[in-house]
Amino acid sequence: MLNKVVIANRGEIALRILRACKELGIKTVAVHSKADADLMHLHLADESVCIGPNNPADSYLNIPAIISAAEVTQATAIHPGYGFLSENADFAEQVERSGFTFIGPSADVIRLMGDKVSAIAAMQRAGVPTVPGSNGALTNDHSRTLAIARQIGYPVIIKAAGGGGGRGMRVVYNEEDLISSVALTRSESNAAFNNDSVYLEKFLQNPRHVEVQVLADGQGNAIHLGDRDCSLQRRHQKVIEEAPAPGIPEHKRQEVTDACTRACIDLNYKGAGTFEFLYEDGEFYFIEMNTRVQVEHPVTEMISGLDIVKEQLRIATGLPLSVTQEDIELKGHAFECRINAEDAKTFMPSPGKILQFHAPGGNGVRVDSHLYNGYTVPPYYDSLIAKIITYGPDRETALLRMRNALDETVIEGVKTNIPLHQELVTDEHFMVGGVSIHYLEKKLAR
Ligand code: MV4
Repeated sequence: MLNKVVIANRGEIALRILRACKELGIKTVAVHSKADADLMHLHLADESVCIGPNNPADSYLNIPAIISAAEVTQATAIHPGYGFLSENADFAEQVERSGFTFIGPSADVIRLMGDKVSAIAAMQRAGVPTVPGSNGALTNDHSRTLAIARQIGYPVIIKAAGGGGGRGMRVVYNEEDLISSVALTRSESNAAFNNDSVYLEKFLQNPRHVEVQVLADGQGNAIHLGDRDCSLQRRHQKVIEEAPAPGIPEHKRQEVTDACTRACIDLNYKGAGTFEFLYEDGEFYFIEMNTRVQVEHPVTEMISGLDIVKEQLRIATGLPLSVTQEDIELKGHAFECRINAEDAKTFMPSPGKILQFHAPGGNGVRVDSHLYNGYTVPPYYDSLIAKIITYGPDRETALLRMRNALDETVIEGVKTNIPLHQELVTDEHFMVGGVSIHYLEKKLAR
Protein backbone atom coordinates (compact mmCIF):
# COMPACT_ATOMS: atom_id res chain seq x y z
CA MET A 1 0.00 0.00 0.00
CA LEU A 2 1.01 3.63 -0.39
CA ASN A 3 3.01 4.67 2.67
CA LYS A 4 1.97 8.30 3.19
CA VAL A 5 -0.59 10.39 1.30
CA VAL A 6 -0.83 14.18 1.04
CA ILE A 7 -4.48 15.22 1.01
CA ALA A 8 -4.43 18.23 -1.32
CA ASN A 9 -7.90 19.48 -0.49
CA ARG A 10 -10.10 20.79 2.32
CA GLY A 11 -13.51 20.39 3.95
CA GLU A 12 -15.63 17.27 3.80
CA ILE A 13 -13.67 15.57 1.01
CA ALA A 14 -10.36 15.96 2.87
CA LEU A 15 -11.98 14.19 5.84
CA ARG A 16 -13.43 11.54 3.51
CA ILE A 17 -9.98 10.81 2.02
CA LEU A 18 -8.40 10.77 5.48
CA ARG A 19 -10.89 8.16 6.69
CA ALA A 20 -10.18 5.92 3.68
CA CYS A 21 -6.41 6.22 4.25
CA LYS A 22 -6.80 5.27 7.91
CA GLU A 23 -8.85 2.20 7.02
CA LEU A 24 -6.02 1.07 4.75
CA GLY A 25 -3.26 1.86 7.27
CA ILE A 26 -1.87 4.69 5.15
CA LYS A 27 -0.28 7.68 6.91
CA THR A 28 -1.71 11.08 6.07
CA VAL A 29 -0.50 14.64 5.59
CA ALA A 30 -3.16 17.34 5.70
CA VAL A 31 -2.26 20.53 3.86
CA HIS A 32 -4.25 23.68 4.51
CA SER A 33 -4.44 27.40 3.91
CA LYS A 34 -4.04 29.95 6.69
CA ALA A 35 -7.83 30.34 6.92
CA ASP A 36 -8.26 26.58 7.33
CA ALA A 37 -6.09 26.03 10.41
CA ASP A 38 -9.13 24.83 12.37
CA LEU A 39 -10.30 22.15 9.91
CA MET A 40 -11.28 18.98 11.74
CA HIS A 41 -9.12 16.59 9.75
CA LEU A 42 -5.90 18.42 10.65
CA HIS A 43 -6.18 16.90 14.12
CA LEU A 44 -6.82 13.41 12.76
CA ALA A 45 -3.97 13.46 10.22
CA ASP A 46 -0.50 12.24 11.16
CA GLU A 47 0.95 15.58 10.06
CA SER A 48 -0.31 18.91 8.81
CA VAL A 49 1.38 21.61 6.76
CA CYS A 50 0.26 25.17 6.07
CA ILE A 51 0.75 25.71 2.33
CA GLY A 52 -0.21 29.35 1.94
CA PRO A 53 -2.59 32.24 2.52
CA ASN A 54 -6.41 32.28 2.32
CA ASN A 55 -6.66 32.88 -1.42
CA PRO A 56 -6.98 29.44 -3.06
CA ALA A 57 -4.67 30.54 -5.89
CA ASP A 58 -1.89 30.82 -3.30
CA SER A 59 -2.66 27.61 -1.39
CA TYR A 60 -4.89 24.81 -2.74
CA LEU A 61 -3.96 25.76 -6.32
CA ASN A 62 -0.29 26.38 -5.53
CA ILE A 63 1.48 23.45 -7.20
CA PRO A 64 5.02 24.09 -5.86
CA ALA A 65 3.67 24.54 -2.31
CA ILE A 66 1.83 21.20 -2.42
CA ILE A 67 4.77 19.32 -3.91
CA SER A 68 7.09 20.90 -1.31
CA ALA A 69 4.73 19.70 1.44
CA ALA A 70 5.03 16.16 0.04
CA GLU A 71 8.82 16.50 -0.05
CA VAL A 72 9.29 17.79 3.51
CA THR A 73 6.98 15.14 4.96
CA GLN A 74 8.48 12.37 2.79
CA ALA A 75 5.05 11.43 1.52
CA THR A 76 4.72 8.99 -1.37
CA ALA A 77 1.46 10.05 -3.02
CA ILE A 78 -0.94 12.97 -3.46
CA HIS A 79 -4.73 12.74 -3.51
CA PRO A 80 -6.28 15.82 -5.18
CA GLY A 81 -9.93 15.25 -4.14
CA TYR A 82 -12.38 17.21 -6.33
CA GLY A 83 -12.17 20.79 -7.62
CA PHE A 84 -8.86 22.69 -7.17
CA LEU A 85 -6.05 20.75 -8.96
CA SER A 86 -7.93 17.47 -9.36
CA GLU A 87 -8.25 17.72 -13.16
CA ASN A 88 -5.12 19.72 -13.84
CA ALA A 89 -2.94 17.62 -16.15
CA ASP A 90 0.13 19.81 -15.49
CA PHE A 91 -0.24 19.16 -11.77
CA ALA A 92 -0.51 15.39 -12.29
CA GLU A 93 2.58 15.54 -14.50
CA GLN A 94 4.62 17.56 -12.00
CA VAL A 95 3.58 15.30 -9.13
CA GLU A 96 4.79 12.24 -11.03
CA ARG A 97 7.98 13.99 -12.26
CA SER A 98 8.78 14.87 -8.65
CA GLY A 99 8.68 11.18 -7.80
CA PHE A 100 5.24 10.99 -6.16
CA THR A 101 2.19 9.00 -7.14
CA PHE A 102 -0.72 11.08 -8.41
CA ILE A 103 -3.92 9.41 -7.19
CA GLY A 104 -5.86 9.54 -10.43
CA PRO A 105 -5.45 8.81 -14.12
CA SER A 106 -2.32 9.62 -16.12
CA ALA A 107 -1.67 13.25 -17.09
CA ASP A 108 -2.22 12.23 -20.73
CA VAL A 109 -5.74 10.94 -20.05
CA ILE A 110 -6.60 14.00 -17.92
CA ARG A 111 -5.43 16.20 -20.81
CA LEU A 112 -7.37 14.16 -23.37
CA MET A 113 -10.60 14.48 -21.36
CA GLY A 114 -9.92 18.13 -20.46
CA ASP A 115 -10.16 19.03 -24.14
CA LYS A 116 -13.81 18.31 -24.92
CA VAL A 117 -13.16 17.95 -28.66
CA SER A 118 -10.58 15.20 -28.10
CA ALA A 119 -12.74 13.63 -25.36
CA ILE A 120 -15.71 13.31 -27.71
CA ALA A 121 -13.51 11.90 -30.48
CA ALA A 122 -12.14 9.29 -28.05
CA MET A 123 -15.67 8.32 -27.02
CA GLN A 124 -16.78 7.93 -30.63
CA ARG A 125 -13.81 5.63 -31.29
CA ALA A 126 -14.82 3.57 -28.24
CA GLY A 127 -18.48 3.33 -29.25
CA VAL A 128 -19.94 5.63 -26.59
CA PRO A 129 -22.99 7.51 -27.97
CA THR A 130 -22.40 11.27 -28.39
CA VAL A 131 -24.57 14.27 -29.30
CA PRO A 132 -24.93 14.86 -33.08
CA GLY A 133 -22.46 17.65 -33.82
CA SER A 134 -19.46 19.00 -35.67
CA ASN A 135 -17.26 15.95 -34.87
CA GLY A 136 -14.25 18.11 -34.21
CA ALA A 137 -13.40 21.78 -33.81
CA LEU A 138 -15.12 24.37 -36.00
CA THR A 139 -12.88 25.95 -38.63
CA ASN A 140 -12.87 29.50 -39.98
CA ASP A 141 -14.78 28.27 -43.04
CA HIS A 142 -18.16 29.91 -42.34
CA SER A 143 -19.98 28.10 -45.11
CA ARG A 144 -18.82 24.78 -43.62
CA THR A 145 -20.07 25.82 -40.15
CA LEU A 146 -23.42 26.91 -41.60
CA ALA A 147 -23.72 23.61 -43.49
CA ILE A 148 -23.02 21.56 -40.33
CA ALA A 149 -25.64 23.45 -38.33
CA ARG A 150 -28.21 23.27 -41.13
CA GLN A 151 -27.67 19.53 -41.42
CA ILE A 152 -28.06 19.02 -37.65
CA GLY A 153 -31.00 21.40 -37.34
CA TYR A 154 -31.54 24.32 -34.95
CA PRO A 155 -31.24 24.99 -32.08
CA VAL A 156 -27.54 24.18 -31.80
CA ILE A 157 -25.08 24.88 -29.00
CA ILE A 158 -21.54 26.24 -29.43
CA LYS A 159 -19.15 24.98 -26.76
CA ALA A 160 -15.56 25.80 -25.89
CA ALA A 161 -13.21 22.81 -26.16
CA GLY A 162 -11.45 24.11 -23.05
CA GLY A 163 -14.71 24.66 -21.16
CA GLY A 164 -16.87 22.15 -19.36
CA GLY A 165 -19.13 22.16 -16.35
CA GLY A 166 -21.27 24.83 -17.99
CA ARG A 167 -18.51 27.32 -18.80
CA GLY A 168 -18.13 28.66 -22.33
CA MET A 169 -21.39 27.70 -24.02
CA ARG A 170 -23.88 29.56 -26.24
CA VAL A 171 -27.19 28.37 -27.67
CA VAL A 172 -28.06 29.45 -31.22
CA TYR A 173 -31.67 29.34 -32.38
CA ASN A 174 -31.33 30.43 -35.99
CA GLU A 175 -28.93 30.64 -38.89
CA GLU A 176 -28.71 34.45 -38.77
CA ASP A 177 -26.99 34.31 -35.36
CA LEU A 178 -24.66 31.37 -35.99
CA ILE A 179 -21.45 32.96 -37.25
CA SER A 180 -21.44 35.86 -34.78
CA SER A 181 -22.15 33.40 -31.91
CA VAL A 182 -19.24 31.22 -32.95
CA ALA A 183 -16.96 34.27 -33.03
CA LEU A 184 -18.16 35.44 -29.60
CA THR A 185 -17.78 31.99 -27.99
CA ARG A 186 -14.34 31.68 -29.57
CA SER A 187 -13.09 35.00 -28.19
CA GLU A 188 -14.59 34.37 -24.73
CA SER A 189 -13.01 30.94 -24.72
CA ASN A 190 -9.66 32.38 -25.70
CA ALA A 191 -9.86 34.88 -22.83
CA ALA A 192 -11.07 32.36 -20.24
CA PHE A 193 -9.14 29.20 -21.17
CA ASN A 194 -6.41 30.49 -23.48
CA ASN A 195 -7.91 28.14 -26.09
CA ASP A 196 -10.01 29.35 -29.02
CA SER A 197 -11.12 25.89 -30.13
CA VAL A 198 -14.93 25.59 -30.23
CA TYR A 199 -17.32 22.89 -31.42
CA LEU A 200 -20.99 22.57 -32.17
CA GLU A 201 -23.72 20.18 -31.01
CA LYS A 202 -27.44 19.76 -31.43
CA PHE A 203 -28.98 21.60 -28.45
CA LEU A 204 -31.09 19.15 -26.46
CA GLN A 205 -33.92 21.21 -25.00
CA ASN A 206 -35.19 19.16 -22.08
CA PRO A 207 -32.69 16.47 -21.09
CA ARG A 208 -31.80 14.89 -17.77
CA HIS A 209 -28.23 14.74 -16.49
CA VAL A 210 -27.36 11.08 -15.96
CA GLU A 211 -23.80 9.98 -15.26
CA VAL A 212 -22.01 6.64 -15.02
CA GLN A 213 -19.41 5.86 -12.32
CA VAL A 214 -16.47 3.74 -13.38
CA LEU A 215 -13.36 2.30 -11.77
CA ALA A 216 -10.41 0.95 -13.74
CA ASP A 217 -7.00 -0.29 -12.61
CA GLY A 218 -4.94 0.38 -15.74
CA GLN A 219 -4.17 -3.36 -15.84
CA GLY A 220 -6.99 -4.33 -18.16
CA ASN A 221 -9.77 -4.36 -15.59
CA ALA A 222 -12.66 -1.89 -15.64
CA ILE A 223 -16.05 -1.92 -13.95
CA HIS A 224 -19.04 0.38 -13.72
CA LEU A 225 -21.04 1.07 -10.57
CA GLY A 226 -24.23 2.07 -12.34
CA ASP A 227 -25.63 5.52 -12.88
CA ARG A 228 -26.68 8.63 -10.97
CA ASP A 229 -29.22 11.30 -11.79
CA CYS A 230 -27.93 14.81 -11.08
CA SER A 231 -30.58 16.81 -12.92
CA LEU A 232 -31.62 18.87 -9.91
CA GLN A 233 -29.19 21.79 -10.27
CA ARG A 234 -29.00 25.56 -10.25
CA ARG A 235 -26.42 27.48 -12.29
CA HIS A 236 -24.53 24.23 -12.92
CA GLN A 237 -24.31 23.53 -9.18
CA LYS A 238 -25.90 20.21 -8.30
CA VAL A 239 -28.35 20.34 -5.40
CA ILE A 240 -29.69 16.78 -5.00
CA GLU A 241 -28.34 13.61 -6.61
CA GLU A 242 -29.65 10.07 -6.58
CA ALA A 243 -28.67 6.56 -7.62
CA PRO A 244 -29.84 4.80 -9.66
CA ALA A 245 -31.34 7.29 -12.13
CA PRO A 246 -35.09 6.62 -11.95
CA GLY A 247 -37.10 5.31 -14.88
CA ILE A 248 -34.24 4.22 -17.17
CA PRO A 249 -35.13 1.01 -19.04
CA GLU A 250 -32.77 -1.76 -17.90
CA HIS A 251 -31.55 -2.58 -21.43
CA LYS A 252 -30.58 1.08 -22.02
CA ARG A 253 -28.72 1.21 -18.72
CA GLN A 254 -26.90 -1.99 -19.63
CA GLU A 255 -25.99 -0.60 -23.05
CA VAL A 256 -24.55 2.69 -21.78
CA THR A 257 -22.70 1.24 -18.77
CA ASP A 258 -21.15 -1.47 -20.99
CA ALA A 259 -20.01 1.22 -23.44
CA CYS A 260 -18.38 3.14 -20.55
CA THR A 261 -16.42 0.14 -19.25
CA ARG A 262 -15.29 -0.68 -22.78
CA ALA A 263 -14.13 2.93 -23.20
CA CYS A 264 -12.08 2.63 -19.99
CA ILE A 265 -10.25 -0.38 -21.40
CA ASP A 266 -9.80 1.46 -24.72
CA LEU A 267 -8.32 4.51 -22.98
CA ASN A 268 -6.24 2.36 -20.61
CA TYR A 269 -8.02 4.39 -17.93
CA LYS A 270 -6.72 4.22 -14.37
CA GLY A 271 -8.68 5.36 -11.32
CA ALA A 272 -12.22 6.53 -10.62
CA GLY A 273 -14.05 8.35 -13.38
CA THR A 274 -17.46 9.62 -14.40
CA PHE A 275 -19.02 9.66 -17.85
CA GLU A 276 -21.56 12.50 -18.07
CA PHE A 277 -24.54 12.06 -20.35
CA LEU A 278 -27.60 13.97 -21.35
CA TYR A 279 -30.60 11.63 -21.39
CA GLU A 280 -33.57 12.62 -23.53
CA ASP A 281 -36.40 10.61 -25.11
CA GLY A 282 -34.86 7.34 -23.99
CA GLU A 283 -31.39 7.96 -25.43
CA PHE A 284 -27.99 8.70 -23.85
CA TYR A 285 -25.64 11.33 -25.29
CA PHE A 286 -22.10 11.67 -23.89
CA ILE A 287 -21.06 15.26 -23.10
CA GLU A 288 -17.99 15.16 -20.82
CA MET A 289 -15.84 12.89 -18.70
CA ASN A 290 -14.69 13.75 -15.18
CA THR A 291 -11.36 12.20 -14.20
CA ARG A 292 -11.73 12.68 -10.43
CA VAL A 293 -13.78 11.47 -7.50
CA GLN A 294 -17.04 13.43 -7.47
CA VAL A 295 -18.95 15.18 -4.70
CA GLU A 296 -21.88 12.80 -5.22
CA HIS A 297 -19.85 9.55 -5.08
CA PRO A 298 -21.55 8.47 -1.80
CA VAL A 299 -24.89 7.67 -3.46
CA THR A 300 -23.08 5.11 -5.62
CA GLU A 301 -21.25 3.74 -2.57
CA MET A 302 -24.60 3.23 -0.85
CA ILE A 303 -26.13 1.17 -3.67
CA SER A 304 -22.94 -0.75 -4.54
CA GLY A 305 -21.40 -1.33 -1.11
CA LEU A 306 -18.01 -0.38 -2.56
CA ASP A 307 -15.71 2.30 -1.12
CA ILE A 308 -14.72 4.40 -4.14
CA VAL A 309 -11.94 6.34 -2.37
CA LYS A 310 -10.38 3.13 -1.04
CA GLU A 311 -10.47 1.73 -4.58
CA GLN A 312 -8.69 4.89 -5.80
CA LEU A 313 -5.95 4.31 -3.23
CA ARG A 314 -5.64 0.60 -4.13
CA ILE A 315 -5.43 1.41 -7.84
CA ALA A 316 -2.76 4.07 -7.24
CA THR A 317 -0.75 1.47 -5.29
CA GLY A 318 -0.75 -0.70 -8.40
CA LEU A 319 -3.19 -3.28 -7.06
CA PRO A 320 -5.91 -4.68 -9.31
CA LEU A 321 -9.55 -3.81 -8.65
CA SER A 322 -10.79 -5.59 -5.53
CA VAL A 323 -13.92 -6.81 -7.32
CA THR A 324 -15.12 -7.90 -10.75
CA GLN A 325 -18.31 -6.68 -12.45
CA GLU A 326 -20.03 -9.94 -11.44
CA ASP A 327 -19.27 -9.22 -7.76
CA ILE A 328 -21.10 -5.89 -7.94
CA GLU A 329 -24.77 -5.98 -7.03
CA LEU A 330 -26.47 -2.62 -7.32
CA LYS A 331 -29.23 -2.69 -4.75
CA GLY A 332 -31.70 -0.19 -3.33
CA HIS A 333 -31.77 3.57 -3.81
CA ALA A 334 -29.84 6.54 -2.38
CA PHE A 335 -30.20 10.32 -2.30
CA GLU A 336 -27.71 13.05 -1.45
CA CYS A 337 -28.67 16.57 -0.37
CA ARG A 338 -25.82 19.08 -0.57
CA ILE A 339 -26.05 21.33 2.46
CA ASN A 340 -24.51 24.75 1.77
CA ALA A 341 -23.88 27.66 4.10
CA GLU A 342 -26.06 30.03 2.10
CA ASP A 343 -29.42 31.76 2.20
CA ALA A 344 -32.10 29.24 1.12
CA LYS A 345 -33.89 31.88 -1.00
CA THR A 346 -31.23 34.29 -2.28
CA PHE A 347 -28.34 31.75 -2.43
CA MET A 348 -26.04 34.40 -0.89
CA PRO A 349 -23.12 32.70 0.91
CA SER A 350 -23.42 32.71 4.70
CA PRO A 351 -20.01 32.07 6.29
CA GLY A 352 -19.60 32.27 10.06
CA LYS A 353 -19.27 30.39 13.30
CA ILE A 354 -21.24 27.16 13.82
CA LEU A 355 -22.96 27.67 17.18
CA GLN A 356 -24.81 24.38 17.13
CA PHE A 357 -24.48 21.31 14.94
CA HIS A 358 -26.56 18.21 15.31
CA ALA A 359 -26.26 15.58 12.58
CA PRO A 360 -29.18 13.32 11.67
CA GLY A 361 -28.98 9.56 12.17
CA GLY A 362 -30.85 6.30 12.07
CA ASN A 363 -31.14 3.44 9.63
CA GLY A 364 -29.80 4.26 6.17
CA VAL A 365 -28.49 7.73 7.04
CA ARG A 366 -24.93 8.87 6.31
CA VAL A 367 -23.49 12.34 6.87
CA ASP A 368 -20.22 13.43 5.25
CA SER A 369 -19.30 16.70 6.94
CA HIS A 370 -16.35 18.45 8.52
CA LEU A 371 -18.57 20.58 10.80
CA TYR A 372 -18.24 20.66 14.57
CA ASN A 373 -19.55 23.00 17.26
CA GLY A 374 -17.48 26.19 17.27
CA TYR A 375 -16.04 25.67 13.75
CA THR A 376 -16.00 28.81 11.61
CA VAL A 377 -16.98 28.44 7.94
CA PRO A 378 -14.52 30.69 6.08
CA PRO A 379 -15.76 32.95 3.25
CA TYR A 380 -13.00 32.06 0.78
CA TYR A 381 -14.10 28.67 -0.52
CA ASP A 382 -17.09 26.63 -1.71
CA SER A 383 -20.05 26.85 0.69
CA LEU A 384 -20.62 23.06 0.92
CA ILE A 385 -20.66 22.20 4.64
CA ALA A 386 -22.35 18.80 4.74
CA LYS A 387 -23.73 16.05 2.56
CA ILE A 388 -26.71 14.17 3.90
CA ILE A 389 -27.02 10.81 2.21
CA THR A 390 -29.90 8.40 2.76
CA TYR A 391 -30.31 4.83 1.59
CA GLY A 392 -33.33 2.56 1.40
CA PRO A 393 -34.46 -0.64 -0.26
CA ASP A 394 -36.50 1.48 -2.68
CA ARG A 395 -36.74 5.14 -3.80
CA GLU A 396 -39.73 5.96 -1.58
CA THR A 397 -38.01 4.70 1.58
CA ALA A 398 -34.77 6.54 0.79
CA LEU A 399 -36.77 9.74 0.21
CA LEU A 400 -38.77 9.32 3.44
CA ARG A 401 -35.52 8.86 5.32
CA MET A 402 -34.17 12.05 3.69
CA ARG A 403 -37.21 13.99 4.84
CA ASN A 404 -36.67 12.78 8.40
CA ALA A 405 -32.93 13.41 8.22
CA LEU A 406 -33.43 17.00 7.06
CA ASP A 407 -35.96 17.57 9.86
CA GLU A 408 -33.51 16.20 12.46
CA THR A 409 -30.57 18.32 11.32
CA VAL A 410 -29.70 21.37 13.43
CA ILE A 411 -27.20 23.91 12.12
CA GLU A 412 -27.12 27.23 13.93
CA GLY A 413 -24.85 30.22 13.38
CA VAL A 414 -24.94 30.21 9.57
CA LYS A 415 -27.86 30.17 7.17
CA THR A 416 -28.26 26.93 5.22
CA ASN A 417 -30.20 25.68 2.23
CA ILE A 418 -31.97 23.03 4.35
CA PRO A 419 -35.36 24.81 3.88
CA LEU A 420 -34.89 24.53 0.10
CA HIS A 421 -34.13 20.81 0.43
CA GLN A 422 -37.22 20.32 2.61
CA GLU A 423 -39.28 21.92 -0.13
CA LEU A 424 -37.67 19.80 -2.85
CA VAL A 425 -38.06 16.41 -1.15
CA THR A 426 -41.80 17.03 -0.91
CA ASP A 427 -42.14 18.43 -4.45
CA GLU A 428 -44.73 16.38 -6.37
CA HIS A 429 -42.69 16.15 -9.58
CA PHE A 430 -39.42 15.37 -7.82
CA MET A 431 -41.22 12.68 -5.83
CA VAL A 432 -42.30 10.98 -9.07
CA GLY A 433 -38.68 11.14 -10.33
CA GLY A 434 -37.04 11.96 -13.64
CA VAL A 435 -37.30 15.77 -13.75
CA SER A 436 -35.11 17.58 -16.32
CA ILE A 437 -32.06 19.81 -15.83
CA HIS A 438 -34.32 22.88 -16.06
CA TYR A 439 -36.82 21.82 -13.40
CA LEU A 440 -35.24 23.51 -10.37
CA GLU A 441 -34.55 26.84 -12.04
CA LYS A 442 -38.10 26.93 -13.42
CA LYS A 443 -39.52 26.09 -9.99
CA LEU A 444 -37.42 28.82 -8.35
CA ALA A 445 -38.65 31.34 -10.92
CA ARG A 446 -42.27 30.61 -9.91
C1 MV4 B 1 -25.75 20.63 -23.39
C2 MV4 B 1 -27.10 20.94 -23.15
C3 MV4 B 1 -28.00 20.72 -24.18
N1 MV4 B 1 -27.57 20.23 -25.37
N2 MV4 B 1 -25.37 20.15 -24.59
C4 MV4 B 1 -24.06 22.28 -19.25
C5 MV4 B 1 -22.89 21.82 -18.45
C6 MV4 B 1 -22.04 21.06 -19.36
N3 MV4 B 1 -21.58 19.89 -18.67
C7 MV4 B 1 -22.88 20.71 -20.54
N4 MV4 B 1 -24.12 21.43 -20.37
C8 MV4 B 1 -25.13 21.29 -21.24
N5 MV4 B 1 -24.80 20.79 -22.45
C9 MV4 B 1 -26.27 19.96 -25.54
N6 MV4 B 1 -25.88 19.49 -26.74
C10 MV4 B 1 -27.46 21.43 -21.90
C11 MV4 B 1 -26.48 21.62 -20.93
C12 MV4 B 1 -26.92 22.09 -19.66
C13 MV4 B 1 -26.87 21.30 -18.53
C14 MV4 B 1 -26.32 20.02 -18.55
C15 MV4 B 1 -26.25 19.24 -17.42
C16 MV4 B 1 -26.75 19.73 -16.22
C17 MV4 B 1 -27.28 20.97 -16.16
C18 MV4 B 1 -27.35 21.79 -17.30
C19 MV4 B 1 -27.92 23.05 -17.23
C20 MV4 B 1 -27.98 23.82 -18.34
C21 MV4 B 1 -27.48 23.35 -19.56
